[in-house]
Amino acid sequence: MDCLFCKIIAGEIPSNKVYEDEVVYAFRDIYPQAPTHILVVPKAHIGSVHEINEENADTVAHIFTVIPKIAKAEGLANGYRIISNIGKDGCQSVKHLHFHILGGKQLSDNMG
Ligand code: DGP
Repeated sequence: MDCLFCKIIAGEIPSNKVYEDEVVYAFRDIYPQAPTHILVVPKAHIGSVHEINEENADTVAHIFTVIPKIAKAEGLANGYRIISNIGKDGCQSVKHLHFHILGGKQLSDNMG
């Protein structure tokens, strides 16, 4: 499968790693949109939130235990935002499930 994030997880494309365990890989976004901009991805290929189901829900639940650990390690005590873009209307550019962690400044209240 020709997937950019699968290649990053496999180490075929370099990345700035923030966190890794058996299930999850997290790295800094190459085009940061906030002082802290991290992508948290499952190592198993899941296309997007739209492909979450009973079989892979444990992976997603694990991701959401890792996100606050990363946020705490990054010093995002004032808060942050989690975004997952889905499909064309959601402007998803990489078709591998990922959650953006954005923080380190007061974010816009415009989400649309
Ligand atoms: P999205 O638009 O939600 O699919 O987000 C994809 C993100 O991936 C986007 O913010 C830019 C980031 N990105 C794209 N290519 C690379 C890359 O080669 N390395 C890293 N670290 N991030 C990338």
